[in-house]
Amino acid sequence: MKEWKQFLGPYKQAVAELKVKLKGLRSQYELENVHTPVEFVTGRLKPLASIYDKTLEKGIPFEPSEALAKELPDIAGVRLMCQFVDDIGKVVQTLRQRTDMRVIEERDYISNKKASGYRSYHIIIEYPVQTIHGEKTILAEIQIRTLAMNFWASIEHSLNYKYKGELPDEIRHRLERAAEAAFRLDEEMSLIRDEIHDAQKYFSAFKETPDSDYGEQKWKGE
Ligand code: 0O2
Ligand code: 0O2
Repeated sequence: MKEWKQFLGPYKQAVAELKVKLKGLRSQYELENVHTPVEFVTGRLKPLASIYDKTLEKGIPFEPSEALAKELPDIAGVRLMCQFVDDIGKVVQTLRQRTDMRVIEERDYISNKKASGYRSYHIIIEYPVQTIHGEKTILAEIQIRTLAMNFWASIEHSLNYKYKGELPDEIRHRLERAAEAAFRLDEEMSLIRDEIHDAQKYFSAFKETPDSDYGEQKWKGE
């Protein structure tokens, strides 16, 4: 167990660092008062039970090793949620240009959705972590998706967990329809994105006015 803790240490650190750095993107856009392509950021260290399941699936030994780290590039995982599909491309472009990480693989499940209906953009990066024994470069996965894609994926993930991957036909069918609805929602939102941007700019400028009587108006239902 101590061996696993030591092995996972740099991955845990990478998740924490990447969350801070990627949340920083959002703050920088906000400071410049322009639309931020990053709505929110989450991250997790892959639980040991999930690592175990993946080793069984892949038929590799369940032991803390470089071979395992290579086979499981999502031990450190960070997720970036965007409002609009177009924002995803912007985020990917920004990540490709960063010098504190190196993008080594991209998987576009948006242009090529999975059979389940899953849509998301995945990036595998090499990320250097500073440890007391020197620098250690690890792999990490960044998933980038819209709020609608995220909503669908989290519901589908919980249902798959509940039914242990054997979804009843009716639920599978409903999930397919929900995936189509999420796709249409993204399309509709993209069509009115300029309107939404203007409204959001107006809203943040209004909130920041020190003598704004917004609170009062809100209570009066204006
Ligand atoms: P805030 O102020 O809530 O926005 P942490 O280590 O605290 O950063 P934690 O608790 O480990 O994060 O959880 P995780 O899963 O990494 O990230 C959760 C973050 O995602 C929280 O933000 C949630 O508010 C945010 N989040 C989750 N779902 C949504 C959502 O549907 N919409 C929005 N806008 N945010 C969501 P923070 O950073 O804790 O700060
Ligand atoms: P977690 O931590 O529960 O999210 P593999 O070769 O099998 O290791 P694969 O399928 O080649 O991995 O990699 P892929 O599909 O690029 O990325 C796997 C991750 O994408 C999954 O991680 C999920 O987070 C997400 N994902 C992929 N397909 C689906 C899907 O159909 N539904 C949902 N909800 N998520 C999906 P894990 O391993 O499930 O771990």
